Amino acid sequence: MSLTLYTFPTNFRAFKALIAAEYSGLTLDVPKFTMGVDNVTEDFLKMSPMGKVPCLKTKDGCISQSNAIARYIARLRGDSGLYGNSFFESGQVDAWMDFCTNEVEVPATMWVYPILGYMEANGQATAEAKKHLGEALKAMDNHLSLNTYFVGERVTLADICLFSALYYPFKFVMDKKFRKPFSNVSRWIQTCAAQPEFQAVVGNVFTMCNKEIVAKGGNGGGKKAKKEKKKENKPKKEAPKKEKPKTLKDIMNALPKSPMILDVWKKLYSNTKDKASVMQQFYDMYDKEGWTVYATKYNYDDDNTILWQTSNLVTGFIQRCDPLRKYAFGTVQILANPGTEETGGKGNIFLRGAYLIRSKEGSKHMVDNNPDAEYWSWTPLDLTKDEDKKTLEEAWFNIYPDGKGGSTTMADGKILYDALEFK
Ligand SMILES: N[C@@H](CCC(=O)N[C@@H](CS)C(=O)NCC(=O)O)C(=O)O
Repeated sequence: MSLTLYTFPTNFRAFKALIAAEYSGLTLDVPKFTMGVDNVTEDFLKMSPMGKVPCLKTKDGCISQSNAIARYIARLRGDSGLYGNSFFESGQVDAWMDFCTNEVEVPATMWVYPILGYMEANGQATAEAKKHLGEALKAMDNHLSLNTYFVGERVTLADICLFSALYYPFKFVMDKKFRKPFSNVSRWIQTCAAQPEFQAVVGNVFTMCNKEIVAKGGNGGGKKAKKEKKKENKPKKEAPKKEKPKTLKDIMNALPKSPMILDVWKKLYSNTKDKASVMQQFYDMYDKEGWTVYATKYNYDDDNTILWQTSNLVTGFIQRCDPLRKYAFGTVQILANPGTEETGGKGNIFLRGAYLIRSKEGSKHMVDNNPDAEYWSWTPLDLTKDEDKKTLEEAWFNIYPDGKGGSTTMADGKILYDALEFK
């Protein structure tokens, strides 16, 4: 099937179609396209009358509007589940897609476009955009406090569209302070960014903004914008009474009792030399209602060039897991990729691990209590699946095929350090 997507390559709206195509197993041709040249030709205006991109050319004609294109691609492979698995789920997907267009894309573009040079900087407009986007993120965060994804148990168009719309804000403007109240959204976007179908489109390094980039001539909606706000002389709203925040201990104590005792597992693991031999016992005792196992990866492996520095980084990360000591167990491995011909033999060091954490929101507790955890992605593992079990076993047990050492079963690297344990 021939499908051509007209867009400039960095267009976040085109990400929607491209990621959906990855999930659907479809290839989209994306020809070179220059805005201001190719989108104003007579031929292009016949396909997309407003001269806007993305626009998809199919054998039957053209489809414009990024959400419509994404839906079309999802429907071409209905079994991908991208558009939900029932009429009701499709309705929910639609609801989040409309939410994305109206509540997320509008303020996100108002905030980001000035720094990309697509729009004049305006402090007041940026301040409004931040406020509006914050409200949308709050709604998303509430939903994600009980759900891994937006609809059902797996990625749908809802996740794909919201990820695409938030990709640049997370990268360029939403610094740690702004993100802080939305830790579930941060966790979710990292989960999406860790999926191969997303990585095929946006690359495998998802870096979250350290310092907000401010557009030239704007002030990031800071002091000046605040002053302008003051002038409006609005009647003061009564400040809502603050509830005392719950501690991790409160949250954990409120959970239904779990039949799995963490200490039993920790002792078994620590006291057994042949770690692989106790794996079955772990599966037998694992209580998936009360605990979650995550595969974790460091998001900035490209920065890991010096072994001792990387080792310090991992040690620091593990120390900062301390608040979760009673509620989690895990390991991190420091691995090396020797490099290929393509990279001119230049290798890099990379970090992988697996963590067992109390509750179904384990990664949220990790991110809330360990300031380093947001630099790692947290992907829940389904231990009924062989591939997920393999991921866990590779992380927890340094398994050598010959039983002696040497080459390992790790597909993409060799183990430099045995698993560094967090017990
Ligand atoms: N609602 C449309 C918006 C499309 C849109 O605004 N595209 C921008 C690029 S991201 C564009 O083509 N702008 C060119 C112009 O306005 O002339 C969609 O989701 O596809």
